[in-house]
Amino acid sequence: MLQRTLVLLKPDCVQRRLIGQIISRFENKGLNIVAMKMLRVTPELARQHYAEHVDKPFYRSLEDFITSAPIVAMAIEGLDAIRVVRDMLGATNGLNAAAGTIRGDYSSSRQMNLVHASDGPESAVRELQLYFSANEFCDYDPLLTPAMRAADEA
Ligand code: 3AN
Repeated sequence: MLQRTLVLLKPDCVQRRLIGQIISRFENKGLNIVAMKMLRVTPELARQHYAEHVDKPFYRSLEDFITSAPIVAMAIEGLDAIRVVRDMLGATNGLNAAAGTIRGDYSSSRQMNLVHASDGPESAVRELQLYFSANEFCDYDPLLTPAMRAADEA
């Protein structure tokens, strides 16, 4: 099923100048970027994004981190994109993430794990609305699709 998911390149990704390398992994996989911008997460946006964690003891540290430098937000589209992108990220803690995943290859931390991606269809809808308005999505026909999968795989 064709899906859209929210991907955030977090402050550590921006500070470590890994934006290009991480975006390339999604492009190389055949996923389509359909919206993208750089922004600074405000404390209010952090509380909305991490609503499930707001009351947890680690929340202050999480908010300080996610607001510490700009992030890059993207809407990424593709077949089963929500699961496919989560699989590409690997486990939350970089120390546990499998080699070959983004976190497994680039992160040794639970907090500084470089990338966020929506964990299911409901959170994808909620999170995409948090970061993008409807007119920021750029629909286009990806010309390479016929070179990347058979027509009956759609
Ligand atoms: P994921 O980004 O893989 O969906 P979440 O949503 O469980 O992971 O966690 C988001 C962030 O919250 C983590 N990157 C980390 O900074 C923080 N976090 C989650 N669980 C813990 C924990 N048990 N202790 C400290 N920080 C945590």
